[in-house]
Amino acid sequence: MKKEPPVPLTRLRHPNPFLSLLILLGVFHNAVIYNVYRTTSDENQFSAAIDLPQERVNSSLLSRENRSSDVVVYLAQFSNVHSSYGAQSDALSKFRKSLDLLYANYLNQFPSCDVIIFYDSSSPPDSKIQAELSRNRPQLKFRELNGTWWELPYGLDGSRHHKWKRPKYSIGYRHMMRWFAVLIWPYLAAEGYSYVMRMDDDSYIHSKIGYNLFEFMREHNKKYAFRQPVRDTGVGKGYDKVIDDYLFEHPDATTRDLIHSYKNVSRRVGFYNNWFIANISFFMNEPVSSLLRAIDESTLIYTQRTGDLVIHSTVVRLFLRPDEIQWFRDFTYEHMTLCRMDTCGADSRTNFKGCPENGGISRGFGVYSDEEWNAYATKIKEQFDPRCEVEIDWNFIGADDSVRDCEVKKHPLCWDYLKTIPGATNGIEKI
Ligand SMILES: Nc1nc2c(ncn2[C@@H]2O[C@H](COP(=O)(O)OP(=O)(O)O)[C@@H](O)[C@H]2O)c(=O)[nH]1
Ligand SMILES: [Mg+2]
Repeated sequence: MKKEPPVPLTRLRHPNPFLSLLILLGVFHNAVIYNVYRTTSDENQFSAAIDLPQERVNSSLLSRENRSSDVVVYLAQFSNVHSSYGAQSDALSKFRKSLDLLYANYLNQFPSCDVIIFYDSSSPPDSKIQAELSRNRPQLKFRELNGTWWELPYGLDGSRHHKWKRPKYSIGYRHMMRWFAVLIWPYLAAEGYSYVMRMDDDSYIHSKIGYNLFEFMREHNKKYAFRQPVRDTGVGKGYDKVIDDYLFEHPDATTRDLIHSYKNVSRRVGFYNNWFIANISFFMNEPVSSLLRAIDESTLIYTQRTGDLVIHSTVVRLFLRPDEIQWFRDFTYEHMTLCRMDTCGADSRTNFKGCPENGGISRGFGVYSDEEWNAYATKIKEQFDPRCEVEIDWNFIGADDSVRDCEVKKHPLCWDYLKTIPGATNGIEKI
């Protein structure tokens, strides 16, 4: 495939009239374009350059009627070595399965959105793989992330990676977190998209979705949707201070109720964002954009491994009322990370190589009778070593982790917040 080099920042410092027009149209369309800031050794000031993706320049906002305003994105690795977890003999088959299920259970019925598969230059898909995955999928495109979208910001020194918190997580993994937390919004806004759905190569939609999710979001004025809740305590040292300082300096950024809910109903509750749908302009506009900038400038994403999960959860909880959020529970969804080491977690008898380490499969409400669910979940359980701790609950099968705590056990630290979100009960869940 033809490689698409990024537009160099230097060119943007002397923009040509065509680019200026595109930027102006973008500003008009999105109200505020979130700038990708970049420090250089000779500049104390942040430059307000926007590093536009090449295709944006080649295509044109003027032909918007031919393009969807919605997009499904993957960030994938086409290599049998995961950048953080090591050897994975099944990388492509995992990804194939995820795409096949996405098309079979959703996109074949609702094809009116684009699908972009992002990758980085260390593990690109060759043309054979691209051709195979794109067969009969006209809306699917591949895109390399490079330049501003995939590099260490703010003068961070990659050779100090071993000193950063949880060094097992590679620099690529940290770029991935920054991409989903901070950079994806200006990139997709510049492309003219309004809603984005994320899928990971280990995200599986296991049952049919009978309506257009993007239309649902629009019609119900939803800004963010998730499928599985979670409690993530690994926010990193200094994260709470960044948030509290921001709230102190921006006293009008949000309501007292939302601050109270965030600070007093457990800050750690949030969204397992390997699947989400988001309204891009919510993330592009104030107050979200300036909080994202503060988080980005703190460099905690790199030095403390502050995850995109935590960052999404914070901004959504702080700046959206519960009625602007949706908890989709009507399709069966899997995101399960398996233990890849000799032992994982506290109990080596029940958690070793191949056992579920975190996440699991959430039952789609209305998809099965209890008997059908039990039969389905039992089949899943039988795929694991019988010694693995894989409990079957009425709405979940998977690891004994905080997704289970929130979905099944309804731990008050989760549920006091989650029960306020539309979709939480759906007429089936018993509060
Ligand atoms: N291109 C690229 N993708 C990555 C990298 N690290 C993770 N990803 C992708 O980002 C997504 C989330 O990563 P994953 O390892 O599943 O995260 P986890 O489940 O939260 O631990 C997956 O689709 C990965 O393939 C990387 O270094 N490069
Ligand atoms: Mg994953």
